[in-house]
Amino acid sequence: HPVNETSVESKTLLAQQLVPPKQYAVYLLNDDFTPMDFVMYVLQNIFFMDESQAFALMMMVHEQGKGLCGIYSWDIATTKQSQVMDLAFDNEHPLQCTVEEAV
Ligand code: TYC
Repeated sequence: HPVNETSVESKTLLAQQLVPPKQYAVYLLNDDFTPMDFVMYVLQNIFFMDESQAFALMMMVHEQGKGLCGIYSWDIATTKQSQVMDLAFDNEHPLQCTVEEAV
């Protein structure tokens, strides 16, 4: 057989390298208790939004119930979720942050 033939196993490995990594959406959920200023702080310091972006998204969550903060790899998405939830817990706010596979 041809000397340069690629094995099934090698083709599988090469094909796997071309599969783009899954991406994950991080959302903030509304509640009746978390102060607006705290949500602004989260969006500016964990999701690196400027003040006008943060305000627009905070008001969207407040009015619609849920808002997309960003799309990341699994590790970055779940780290940001933990940062938000830990900060909210430490400050006794019920703020919830979710991670979903991005479509
Ligand atoms: N609804 C909250 C309030 O009226 C503000 C708020 C906005 C809370 C966004 C959570 O993800 C949130 N104080």
